Amino acid sequence: MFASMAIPVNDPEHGFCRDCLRLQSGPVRRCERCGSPRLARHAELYGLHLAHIDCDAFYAAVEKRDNPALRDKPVIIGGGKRGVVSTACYIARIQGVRSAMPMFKALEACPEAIVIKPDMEKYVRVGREVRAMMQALTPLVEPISIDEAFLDLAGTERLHGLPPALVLARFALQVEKEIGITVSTGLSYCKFLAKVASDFRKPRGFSIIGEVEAQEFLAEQPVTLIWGVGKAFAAVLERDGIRLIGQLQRMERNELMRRYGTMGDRLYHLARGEDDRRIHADRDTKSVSAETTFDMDLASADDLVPVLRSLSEKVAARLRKAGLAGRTVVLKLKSADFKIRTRNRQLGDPTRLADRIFSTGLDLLRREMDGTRYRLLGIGVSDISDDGKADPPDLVDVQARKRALAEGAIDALRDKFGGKAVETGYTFGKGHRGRPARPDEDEGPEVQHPWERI
Ligand code: DCP
Ligand code: MG
Repeated sequence: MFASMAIPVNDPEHGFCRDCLRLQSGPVRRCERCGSPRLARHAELYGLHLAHIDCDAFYAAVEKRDNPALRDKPVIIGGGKRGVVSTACYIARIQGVRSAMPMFKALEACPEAIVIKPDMEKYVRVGREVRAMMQALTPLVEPISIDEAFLDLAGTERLHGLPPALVLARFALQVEKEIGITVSTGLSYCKFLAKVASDFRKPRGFSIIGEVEAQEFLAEQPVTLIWGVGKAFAAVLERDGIRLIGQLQRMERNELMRRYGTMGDRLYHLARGEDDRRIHADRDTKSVSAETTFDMDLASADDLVPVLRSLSEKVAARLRKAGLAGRTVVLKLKSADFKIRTRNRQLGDPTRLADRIFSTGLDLLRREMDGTRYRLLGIGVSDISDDGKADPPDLVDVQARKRALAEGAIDALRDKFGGKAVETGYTFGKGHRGRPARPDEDEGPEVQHPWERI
């Protein structure tokens, strides 16, 4: 139907209705057919093809879908072991509830909220359904987490008989109808701005950032909008008097690199809206890892080794849950001056045992304990496979099987009594300094994709 209509290219006078998808012929405020005010209109509307889609209040939306009585109520998903908010619906957010907030604080802000324990299995299932629908639009889908992905729709116009903008709007309606949750979409010419756009007007958002306006738009935004600039790095920039992206736009590349190393290079390009990262459609897990940022910089084995141990256990638990194993152990360190060191070692066969991950990581770590003060430590495995061939019975090390059984038993206890119920010799009583600075930081992405690894 749309293919047969002449779609005006790059004409800001034209747009379409996000509810009935009818093309609009002039600068109207409401749809000429259905009266909806949700119109998409932009000078580059039909020229952009890179999208980022993120489900709105994902866990909460799934719970509301499954229990309509919750629809108009403030809902918080969370509790459980860590006692923090996983997510909150937008009604609860109006009262100030946020992800990663301690539950008691969330309930102070919104005492009437209904708290629901997460049902991960269900969310993974729904996340997969949404992803399958994305993959019907283009093979170039790069999942970022359970509820979000990048899509490159370049060259799909013939297939769909529609330009990417309309395909995306139709997709959002389809998810609402078929899955019963809502999504927000960002459309741009690069990953960075597509992601920024999808976050811009949630929920049920549809935001567009074109090439012409990118620099001007970015100039007014805080540096924290740039991927990789978290609270800690923002504080470093603030100390240097830099708060807005516009200030970065006026700085020389060399100067930024001299000050901030490779991060300076990233700041230079992203501040200008330059991002040539492609979509990696490879859906396989690349690595499984865990990392933590310290309250204070640490240099000694006494401080670092227990953290390595507890992170190794976390990685092993994640591998076991996912039925995966990894053959290369990767150690990541970030020094006090924000330089990243990664070291890796390949094992003879894939592992999913905390012991093997830890001992290999420890070997790698020993070489890096040269007095350097570190602000971040991470450990993980790559070369992922399913765990069928992991940790074969070891004739030399007759303890290996016992250890595997013990780790399985520890998992079961932790699931039952919480993460701190079982502590090994290395981690016991050592949590005080290696504790993460923020409660949401010690989790790290369970499944890492290239976007998160750069
Ligand atoms: N999540 C979590 N803990 C966090 C952040 C998120 O458990 N600190 C979980 C719950 C979310 C899901 O991951 O529903 C997706 O994360 P998002 O950051 O996309 O958050 P939401 O989808 O909940 O909300 P938004 O509408 O802001 O995307
Ligand atoms: Mg989301």
